Amino acid sequence: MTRQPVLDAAILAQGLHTQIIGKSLHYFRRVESTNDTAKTLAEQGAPEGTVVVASEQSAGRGRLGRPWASPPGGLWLSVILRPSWPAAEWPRLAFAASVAVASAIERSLGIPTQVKWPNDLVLDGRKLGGVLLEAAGSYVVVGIGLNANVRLSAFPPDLAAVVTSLEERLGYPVDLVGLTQEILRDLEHAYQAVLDDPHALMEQWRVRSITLGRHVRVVGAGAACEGVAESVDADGTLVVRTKTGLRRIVASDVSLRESPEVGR
Ligand code: BT5
Repeated sequence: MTRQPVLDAAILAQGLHTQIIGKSLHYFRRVESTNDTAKTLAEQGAPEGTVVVASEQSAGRGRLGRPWASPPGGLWLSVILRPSWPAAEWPRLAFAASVAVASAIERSLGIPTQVKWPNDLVLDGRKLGGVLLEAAGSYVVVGIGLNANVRLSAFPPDLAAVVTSLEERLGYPVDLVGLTQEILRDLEHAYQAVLDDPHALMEQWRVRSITLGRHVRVVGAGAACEGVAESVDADGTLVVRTKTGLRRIVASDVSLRESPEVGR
């Protein structure tokens, strides 16, 4: 089958109806990490909304330096934002980005996509993508990884057992250019919503959440606990009701596992 055209910057710019995000677009066939390239550009003064997109990453990463498999066919992109609001509230952008990707997928492809705290995109119980926020000084880089037109055979076997892709679900490759444009458009709306109506934004996240109301086990440095995921605060912390009371969990430190409700 013919593969989709590459995410060439000129092709992406055509028909991209955004005001800020994607006004400056950089496409690379292969980079180590689009977040790193975006950071370099941000340090050099790249404007807010600059997008870096690559067909392949040789050293894509997730949180806590975890490796992120980035074979060709996926969407690997990073956006430079320069929010005027306090840095303590920047973590909201991870929710904005998750909501943007999920809503764009739903609208474009009719596939209901879920979110898992803090930054996972989930389809049919498997990881479809993720968001990586990296802040420095006056800017934040919002990295988005989405397994779009990637076959499971392109992943290492241990990963293939727990991830999925849009192509895998649909049985055919998606229009990656069109989907990327929709994601950038929704990301711009969600970015605006962080300021204008953060409660509505979090509500959009909550309705897609597979975390809230579930019994979870928090794994990570100094934060291990078990309980029911009760809510997410405005700064992105997860509130877990444990046997000994409420615990506030910061995203950067931990992983979350679903846990059976034994012993409750
Ligand atoms: C994330 O981290 O989910 C954030 C991933 C962000 C990737 C984007 S791609 C563009 C930009 N440039 C970068 O270098 N990064 C961003 P985390 O929650 O830490 O999840 C990492 C874990 O997900 C790994 O330890 C694997 O178990 C799993 N994983 C790795 N590659 C995957 C993939 N392609 N799809 C689904 N799961 C994957």
